[in-house]
Formats: sequence, C-alpha cells, structure tokens
Amino acid sequence: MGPADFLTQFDVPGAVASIAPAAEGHINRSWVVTLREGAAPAGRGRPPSSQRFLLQRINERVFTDPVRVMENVALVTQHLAEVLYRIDAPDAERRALRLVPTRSGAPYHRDADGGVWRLYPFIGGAVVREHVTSREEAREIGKAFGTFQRYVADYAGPRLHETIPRFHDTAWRVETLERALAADRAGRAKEARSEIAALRARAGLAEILPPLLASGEIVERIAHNDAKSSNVLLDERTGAALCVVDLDTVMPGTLLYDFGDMVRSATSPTAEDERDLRKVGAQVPLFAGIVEGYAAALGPVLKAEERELLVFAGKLITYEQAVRFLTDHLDGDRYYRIAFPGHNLVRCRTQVKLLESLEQQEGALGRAVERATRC
Ligand code: GN1
Ligand code: MG
Repeated sequence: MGPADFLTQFDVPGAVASIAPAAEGHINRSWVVTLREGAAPAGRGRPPSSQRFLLQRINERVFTDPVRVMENVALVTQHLAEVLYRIDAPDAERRALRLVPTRSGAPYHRDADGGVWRLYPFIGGAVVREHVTSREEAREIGKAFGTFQRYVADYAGPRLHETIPRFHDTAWRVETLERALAADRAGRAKEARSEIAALRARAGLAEILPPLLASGEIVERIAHNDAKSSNVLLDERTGAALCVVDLDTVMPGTLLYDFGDMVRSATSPTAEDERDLRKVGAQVPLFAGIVEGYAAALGPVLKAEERELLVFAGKLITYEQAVRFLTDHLDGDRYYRIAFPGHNLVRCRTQVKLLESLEQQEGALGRAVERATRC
C-alpha cells in the first residue's frame, strides 16, 4: 500500500491528482497531495489551498506512542481553532494547523501495521526559512512562536502527554552522550575529540533549569519544543508570520525551550549543517529581532523570571542540540535522517561554534532583551 491508499481513509472530496514526497524535517515522512475534483481552471496557476493537503506518517521509532502524539495535536489544534474563532482572526485557516478527520470522525488513521497517519489542509501561499538573514525575518519568527505561546497560555483542558519523556532533560542527554562515547559503536569518537571536550567543559549548563522548574519559579507551560525557524510559515508575499507547524513535540515544558530553539536556529544566518564554520555565529541584530517579535506577541504572558533566562535558554538549547547530534553520530546515525556520511558531526560542529559565539556576546544579547522588554 502506498501513501495514496491511506488518503482514502480521510474525509476529503475527490480523487488524487498527484502525490509527491515533501522534503520536511529529519523525522516523519510527508507527502503533498493534490486532489483532482474542482481543480483550478487551466492556466490559473496552482490549485486553491483547499485542494492540497499534507499527508504524514508518524515515525514510531522516535514517537513510540504515536496515538498520544495525536491526542496532544488534536487538543492543541482544537484549542487554537477556538482562540482564532473567539478573536475573529482574519485569514484564520492560515493561522493554525487543522486536522482533517477520517471518514469515521477520528483525528488520525491507524493502519493494519499500527502506523499512524494524519492529514492537514495544505497552507498555501507560504514559505519557510531554513535560516534567517534579516532582523525583520527574525522578528516574524519570534512573533510566530510568541503568538503560539500566547494562544496556548489559556488552555484549560487535560494536561498534555509527555510523548517523549526527558525530551529536554539536558543532563540525561549528556549522560546518553557519555554512554555513546563509552560504547563508540561506530568507531567515530577519535574524529570528534575537540567537540567532545567542548561539550564536556560545558556540562554545568544542564544543572541550572531543573531546580527552577521543580520549585515552580519557572512555570510549566505548553511548549512547542521544536521551535526552529523552519517550523514557521511566512506569507510568501508579505513575509509576515502566519503560524507555527510541526506540533509533534507539543507537550508540557517551558517557553525557554522554545525561545532557546529560536536562538539556535535563527541567530546565525547559516543552515544547521553549514560546513564553513567561519560563516557560523550569532548576530546580535537577528537575536534582537527574535526577542522583539516574541516579547511583543507575548505581552504580559512573559514573566520576569523567564525574561531573565532568555539568553541562557539560547545557550542551553544550542548546547543540548550539539550533544544530541554528536550522540547520534557516535551511535551510527540511528535517529536523525542524514544526507551524507558525517552529517551529524557537521551539524554538531555548527552548534558548538554557535554556542561559543553566543557566550562571547552575552552582554550584547542581554542588552537586546532589556531593550525589547522595557515597559
Ligand atoms: C528534529 O522534526 P524535526 O526534523 O523538525 C528533532 C528536534 C531537533 C531538530 C533539529 C522529535 O526536528 O528535537 O531540534 O530535529 N525532533 C525530534 O533540527 O527529535
Ligand atoms: Mg519536529
């Protein structure tokens, strides 16, 4: 059975005109589906967005309980739809992901092998940025995740599942790296000596947040948990933020995880796997753009205790991601999809370089937070 066969499980009108793999993320498999019925008249360019869908199969090696992932996604998308309806948002169908139900009304389809499939209407007229090059773009990324956080802040439903336990437990990530290093199953530790040393020297970063979360000083919130720039849709005409996508890791956390991921993915004007490390480094105007957009969208939802840790969050998540990429490299690339041998080591190196650059510019980054959050 191919992906087109699973599409028939969902409540969509018309037959499939085309189905093409979508180049999305390191984890799930995705296809863009175009339906035949009611297609735009010839010569009118691409069909309207209601004719296109994004079909996805959840990766069960990463998400061992895909049903709980879908329960979280269903609760959050429902909440977002309610908020957008309440505030009478213009262009609402492009402001949040919406699940297309199956013919029996379920939010996902489970196939005979246990695979979990879901369908979203394709949000048309949108672009994503793998990396960000201007303060304005950075501001829109910040605005998208800030708006998401403001919308979910008044969610009052059941607590979301922790679909990947210890996802942002940095100390556990470091322990996992140490185990991978000790096993060295792919014989690669020798080529990563300087990265290993750099990460070991910074293991103390992992100790800061857990006690603050345990005491409640940093509040638990719904977090997106994969808040990278490429998970934001921007209007292709105006460049304005539309919405955030990839809700698989939406679960309890702190907004610091999301802010940190924005810093990790949008303060260096380079791709996550840039090989020329001379180009990699945090640019203060890009950081300023992120924090401006984020703080403006969040308003009073952002607490002083959180604001104080925004710069730290950028370092923490960049560090954690370096640890995760290196672990996977040492493990023989079993988690992240790679495009060439050594891809995860290349990714780790960009994170380490970015981390060093964040450390060197901490003062300027802190001043950017001050300016953006001054009342
Ligand atoms: C993965 O799904 P995708 O490719 O956007 C990963 C994130 C990492 C990111 C690094 C479930 O995200 O945690 O930050 O790669 N997702 C999962 O680019 O592990
Ligand atoms: Mg993801």
